[in-house]
Formats: sequence, structure tokens, C-alpha cells
Amino acid sequence: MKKSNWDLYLVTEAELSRGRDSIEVVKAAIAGGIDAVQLREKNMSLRERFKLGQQLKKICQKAGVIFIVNDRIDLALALEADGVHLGQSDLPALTARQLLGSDQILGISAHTREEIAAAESAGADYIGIGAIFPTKSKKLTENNNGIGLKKLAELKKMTQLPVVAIGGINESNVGSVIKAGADTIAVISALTRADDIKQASQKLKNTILSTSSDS
Ligand code: TZP
Ligand code: MG
Repeated sequence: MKKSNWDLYLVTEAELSRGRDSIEVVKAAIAGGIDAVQLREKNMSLRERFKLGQQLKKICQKAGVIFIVNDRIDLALALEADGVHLGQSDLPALTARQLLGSDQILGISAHTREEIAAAESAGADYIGIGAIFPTKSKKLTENNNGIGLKKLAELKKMTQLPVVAIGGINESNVGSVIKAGADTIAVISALTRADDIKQASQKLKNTILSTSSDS
């Protein structure tokens, strides 16, 4: 399923979900209106991610929500996911595109003009950019304070592809990220750590939609 106009993209991480499992988190976030889910779970084994992914895929499919796998093209293919999200140290985008075929979604994290151009020519569907702000949800080796909104706006101008922004985004700063040019907002903790995940998803999505229609 390739769907345009994603607004809110949840990235799963059970360890950051305050004792709730990712199935519960995803169900509540779907009830609150998220458009896409990415299976991340950095500390799970591949087998554990496969088993969780089988369940998440069913839940997403039933709800008409996009289901993407992080890091691993083999896992995305095994799960028949809607797509895969790859970073610069994963398999190359072109290889992923060849394995996926043209119908599935390929998201690539890119942070320089060269990386963006390579992702585009390999047939990426979106560019992931982050961390925008400081975040405790990912061990960052560089840009520990986040690249900031100015850099996001610069990178956005380098591509025609939709830009998915991630890293330290929450209800209070999401409007500024949209105004800087992000097309889609991806979050872990703003939803996984929320007291009421459904309500937090609704609020975040409404803020994204109202900011987008302002600009
Ligand atoms: N990639 C860049 S920052 C990040 C990832 C996966 C973590 C985002 O988590 P949070 O909690 O939304 O800051
Ligand atoms: Mg990755």
C-alpha cells in the first residue's frame, strides 16, 4: 500500500513504552489516528521482531495503517510489510529497491546533499531526517543536540521527495517542525511514553493538520 499524505508515523520501541507492549501501544495510537507504524525494537532479536511484526502487520492492515520495518530488508520481505526504512549503514537503497520491487515503500535516512541524491536515484519514496532536537530515544554518535530546524529546512529544499522528520518531536514543538518543511512527523516517546496514547496521538495529529493548513 502506497498512500500519500501521511501526517503521523509511530516508531515502536517497547523498552520506551513504560511497561506496555508495542501491540497495546500501536492499537491505542491507531485509535488516535496515526497513519503509519515502523517496527523498530532495537533490542529484540530478529526472531522476536518477526513474531511481533506478524501481529503488528495484521493490526495495521485491518486499520488501513501503513506498516514499515526498520533496518532489515529481509525482515520486511519475510513479513510482506508495506515497506522498509533504511539508514546509511544498512544495505544500500538501490539493493533494497531491487529486492522490494516498485510497489513497496522505501524510506532512507539521509543528511547530506549526496545522501539525498543517492536515495532519490535509487528510487526512495521518502527521506528521513533527524534527529531534529535532542532525544534520549536513540544513541546518537553525532548531532547529539539535534540538527535543528534551520538544517531541516535546508535539507528539505534539496529534495522533491516527502520529508519525514524525527527526533525529540512533541506536542509543543511539532508546529515548528512542520513550518520548517517536514511533510510527516515520526515519533517514539511522544506517544510511547504518553499517559494516554490515544489522546496524545489525536492531539499531535490535530496540531500537525492545523499547522499544515495554516502554511
Ligand atoms: N532516529 C533519529 S532520532 C530517533 C530515531 C529513531 C529517535 C526518536 O525518538 P523520540 O523519542 O521521538 O525522540
Ligand atoms: Mg536504521
